[in-house]
Amino acid sequence: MKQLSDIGLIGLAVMGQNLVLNIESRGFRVSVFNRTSDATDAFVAAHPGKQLAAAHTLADFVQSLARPRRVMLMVKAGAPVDAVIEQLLPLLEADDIVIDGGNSLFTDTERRDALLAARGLHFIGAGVSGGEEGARKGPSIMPGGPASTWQAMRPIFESIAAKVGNDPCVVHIGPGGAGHYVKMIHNGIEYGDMQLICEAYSLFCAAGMSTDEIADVFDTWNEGELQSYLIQITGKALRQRDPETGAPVVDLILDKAGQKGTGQWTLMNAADNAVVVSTINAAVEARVLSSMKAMRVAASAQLQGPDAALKVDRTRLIEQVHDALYASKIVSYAQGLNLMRTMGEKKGWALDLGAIAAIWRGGCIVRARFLNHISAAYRADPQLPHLMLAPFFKDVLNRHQQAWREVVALAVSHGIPVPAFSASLSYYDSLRTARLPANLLQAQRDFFGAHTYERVDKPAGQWFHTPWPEVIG
Ligand code: NBP
Repeated sequence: MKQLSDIGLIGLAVMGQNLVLNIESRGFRVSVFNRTSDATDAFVAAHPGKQLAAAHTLADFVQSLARPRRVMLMVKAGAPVDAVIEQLLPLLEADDIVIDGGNSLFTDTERRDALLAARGLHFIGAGVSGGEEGARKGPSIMPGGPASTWQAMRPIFESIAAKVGNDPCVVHIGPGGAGHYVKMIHNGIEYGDMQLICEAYSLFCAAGMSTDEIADVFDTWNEGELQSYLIQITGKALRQRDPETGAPVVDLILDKAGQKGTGQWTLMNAADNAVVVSTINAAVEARVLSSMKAMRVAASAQLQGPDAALKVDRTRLIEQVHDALYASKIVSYAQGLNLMRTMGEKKGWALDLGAIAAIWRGGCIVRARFLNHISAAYRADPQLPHLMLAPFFKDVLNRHQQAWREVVALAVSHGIPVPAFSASLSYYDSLRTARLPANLLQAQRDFFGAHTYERVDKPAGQWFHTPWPEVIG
């Protein structure tokens, strides 16, 4: 009798191929299917001796799986996921499990979850982070869906996930779209981290440092409290030389950033929930502005500003930018965690923020030493109202805030854009300002719209209106 596979994977592009090799290397037999069969054949032929079963039709693919079947999708997010599910539905049987490992929008995952549940099938929307390398060597996995379905997938997920010590970087995130939601926030935070690093680089460039000198700084930072995958690859990227010209590759790369949408999704969700994610917002907008290259080139000859060259002590600048980066990063994560908490409460997902921070410590793009401190902060106080008020982070912010504002002031006075540093600092200053000018804002609202206001000298919940003078014309 033909040997049945433990799991099947549909979608043999870069992520799917690497995930299959990872799963197979842990002792599982994997059936594979790709819409374009040539890719299936080429993949299996390139990996002889592996426990792989190629299928050229979805019917054969489904029949090759042990029951309950576990079918993982790694196809392009959006309509392709629906198309594949539509084709799978008549082929699957009760209790079979479909796992979508792509970057799907969490609301799509909720819709698909309901569709499959109505057919007696189970659905897991699993965020898979870490790109190609993570998929092959061990990603951070954020699965959402029913707890019982998680248990059925747990052995495979735990064996393929990245490990930090003995801890696999996977945990059941919550029901429905919770997994893809958390992956979306992860990506938003990744946008923030990347932009903050780019702003540090920009300041060092303005100080006249060479790419190798800047790479040295990132390498040094990677030994300390800023240790992270993104800091590490930044150092390596800066050192890379172009074989054709001998120039640093980064100097040859056009300054137009791309994006695939998960950052924007995070912003839309933050707006829906009235949660401030200003660092992520600045990061997304920085990419948008970067893409307006022709407009920026034209404006650079027409709009005036100060001389951007920084004539400062470099050692001091490096120390100050370090502190600004660390403090801004804390704000960015605090904002992302606030959004997750708000959404988790609204949806009844019971998100364990400490556990989520813990599974981001390995296998994903935002992996960083300081996630240990986030995890510890939520373990010490699961009801922590704000990460910036946790003892460890409060201390870092208090120690770094002066250098941070000096960096932002330096950048502003030299006309160097630092949108994420400054957005983070403004958030910090707003949060620590007991009385904001919103009193005047309330007066304006009451003036033109009779929206009423509360008073500082009366109990909360009592609303007042002032008969403001009439304005003519
Ligand atoms: P892509 O996102 O580029 O998708 C390509 C795959 O989707 C191919 O296998 C393609 O089949 C298949 N596909 C498409 Br397109 N339309 C289809 C349809 N209508 N029916 C069936 N299959 C269809 O691949 P990827 O970069 O490996 O990413 C896979 C997922 O993982 C995405 O959701 C992505 O956002 C996510 N992700 C990617 C990364 C990364 O670093 N690349 C990281 C983390 C997550 P074909 O060969 O026949 O065209």
